[in-house]
Amino acid sequence: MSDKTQDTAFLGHPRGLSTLFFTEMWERFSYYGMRAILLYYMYYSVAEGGLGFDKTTAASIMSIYGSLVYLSSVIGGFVSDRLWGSRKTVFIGGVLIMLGHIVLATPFGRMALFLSIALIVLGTGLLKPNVSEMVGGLYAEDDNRRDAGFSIFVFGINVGAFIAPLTVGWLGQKVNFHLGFSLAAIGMFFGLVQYWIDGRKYLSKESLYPTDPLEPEEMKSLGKKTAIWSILIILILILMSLFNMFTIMNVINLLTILAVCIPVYYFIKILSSDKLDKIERSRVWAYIPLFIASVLFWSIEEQGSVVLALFANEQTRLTLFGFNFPSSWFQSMNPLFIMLYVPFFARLWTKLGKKQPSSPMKFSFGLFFAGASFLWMMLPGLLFGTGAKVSPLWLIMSWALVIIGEMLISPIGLSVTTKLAPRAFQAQMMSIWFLGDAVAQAFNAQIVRLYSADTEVMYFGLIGVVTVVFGVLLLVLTPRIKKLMENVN
Ligand code: LEU
Repeated sequence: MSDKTQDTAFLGHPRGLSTLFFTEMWERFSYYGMRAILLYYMYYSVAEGGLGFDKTTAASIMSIYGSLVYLSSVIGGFVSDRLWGSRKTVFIGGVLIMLGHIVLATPFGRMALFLSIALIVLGTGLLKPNVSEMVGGLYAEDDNRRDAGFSIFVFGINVGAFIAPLTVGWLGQKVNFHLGFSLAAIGMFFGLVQYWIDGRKYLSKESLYPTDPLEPEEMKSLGKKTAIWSILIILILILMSLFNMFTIMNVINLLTILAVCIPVYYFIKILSSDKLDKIERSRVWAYIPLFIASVLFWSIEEQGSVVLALFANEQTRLTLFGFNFPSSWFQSMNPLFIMLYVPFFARLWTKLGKKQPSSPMKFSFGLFFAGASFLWMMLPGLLFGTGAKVSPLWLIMSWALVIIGEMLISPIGLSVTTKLAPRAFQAQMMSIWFLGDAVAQAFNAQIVRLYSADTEVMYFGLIGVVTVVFGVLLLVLTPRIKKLMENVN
């Protein structure tokens, strides 16, 4: 028996899982706490302690920011595999994230906002994919505790995401935005201290080294490429300002194009590689409709912190049983429902065993629930008009629906991605899965601009219908996709 198999110090799992659990819990605490108040901070007037952006710009920034956070995981994977090893990469990522929140805690307005976004995008890109990767590394190849280990880890994500809006949200909205951001920074600080002290004891020595270090030759070529890209970006920015086109919206548009191009590039690269055999190629083709479905799903799911957050603040009564609460508290609904549903779905899949639906079918049901959550949100506007303030239960029910969809797409997607990935592109396919969320939010950065109280019924209706229609299409295509999957379920 290897050391790894004998270690059962944390809920029957290796002690290192506790280290990674709390690191990720605090990181997600800081991220989702910050996001629960950021939208309001951006569009509240200066007199109210905000930055005075218009709502449309603020919503669009929220989405492109979310997109970049997952897009940058591509950099994190590279840095860890080829330069620093995962242990150091995660630590540096955490430090950048903490600095990002500290910057927002200062009263330096819009400049601080953009600097903070840059720090947190880069920091999360370094931290998030590598913490997950280290969870996998805690187990020997044949250890069947691995899936359960990931479930515990995901629970940690949601504990952090649940507590954050309640605390950071309350402090930020009821007392002062900057204090809220300070609490996010403190959360990341706890995570780092814990990671530093425990990591030295409980994480493997291998995580200190890159798995595939860059050769000096490659280092040179990397330096050259970085220089060329940097010059290109600076040139584009100079050109934009020469033609008076250097506006927030234009930068967002450019980033949207980038976020869509990156996965397209990856798919073309993988499909045209001669490292794939016939079966592997067929499986990648089968993956494409699932990827598109995931984009539609994440588009709705991620609008929870943008469009639903606007609805929460502007059109919802913020009292329940006589208790007054800040609008940011709604952001706790998503992780709350995840924690409530996970045990139920785990039991369901075990009970159904071999009789459970195939992955494409689960994805299609997932889209139905996501679509339904938006169609449901047409009702308050239709019933009471868009000027009225409605019960918080409308929004809560919408989350209850979309998170059923999340149960059918997020864990299933992770596992089907590993199963459909060609041998030569395992890690890159995993990045592609996260890029699904990045593409979704880049797309959101464009569409959330169309949302307002005047358009909301049409907005929810149209997106809901498109998603359900795609769900039906996926259901119809399921037999074909299954065939392309070549015996993967
Ligand atoms: N809620 C998830 C997280 O924060 C989103 C991810 C799977 C794109 O980790």
